[in-house]
Amino acid sequence: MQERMSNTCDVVVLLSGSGSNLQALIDSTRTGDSPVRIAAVISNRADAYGLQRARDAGIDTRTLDHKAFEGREAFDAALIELIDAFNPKLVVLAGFMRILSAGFVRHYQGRLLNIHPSLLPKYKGLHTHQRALEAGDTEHGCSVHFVTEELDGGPLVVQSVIPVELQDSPQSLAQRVHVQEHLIYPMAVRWFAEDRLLLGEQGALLDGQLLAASGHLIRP
Ligand code: NHR
Ligand code: GAR
Repeated sequence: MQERMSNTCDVVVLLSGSGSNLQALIDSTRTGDSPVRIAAVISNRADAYGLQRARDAGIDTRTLDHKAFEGREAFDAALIELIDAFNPKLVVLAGFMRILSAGFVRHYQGRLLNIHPSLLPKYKGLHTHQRALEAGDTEHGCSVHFVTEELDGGPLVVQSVIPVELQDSPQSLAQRVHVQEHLIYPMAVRWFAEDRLLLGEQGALLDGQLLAASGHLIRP
């Protein structure tokens, strides 16, 4: 029992919207043998459905409205204070839509993960599904990465690739990418919780091995 307690990895999840990735994380911790404990969910939007998912699962929630702050630095400082009150080992961005300042990212260096709906380094930023379609890509997907100061540019942990179909719309593509997100994010968080995943000087390490530039690659 003692050992089990010390192996628990407290995670704080930041989100802005629907929180389907949060739901996948919650579901993955219900297996009984999960080392992951979601300590809190924090949103910059009071109406984010992800907050309701958290409440339904009995998880602590907080809202911090970025519009109440004068600039990013002030918002980020307050956000750090809120997060650190839960003393998490890991912070997870799950559809969190605010760019984070260098100071914030440095504070959580090596313990801050993001999921992004593209095969990075392609399509950093927003509207990724539409951009992949417009480019005529035959493959698309999603990526989990450590967050660094470079927006969507941190070392990759895992990517899942899906084929693009001729009749795809941004919506249909997003739907299939979401299925993959819900598989790879809980997997990456679990690796971190088990101390198998860490950020080294050269990039992400899994089981002591430097991962390829794409991270661990999952293909159909
Ligand atoms: N912060 C840093 N420093 N580095 C990253 O890699 C980050 C980050 C913050 C968020 C998620 C990211 C994504 O996966 C993320 C990665 C928001 C925007 C954005 O332009 C861009 C990328 C991501 C998240 N946000 C607008 C802003 O002005 C607001 C848009 C809105 O509110 O709808 O912050 O895609
Ligand atoms: C996900 O597709 C995630 O990859 C993306 O937002 C969606 C959130 O869905 N993240 C970003 O675009 C970050 N800028 P969810 O709220 O249902 O988890």
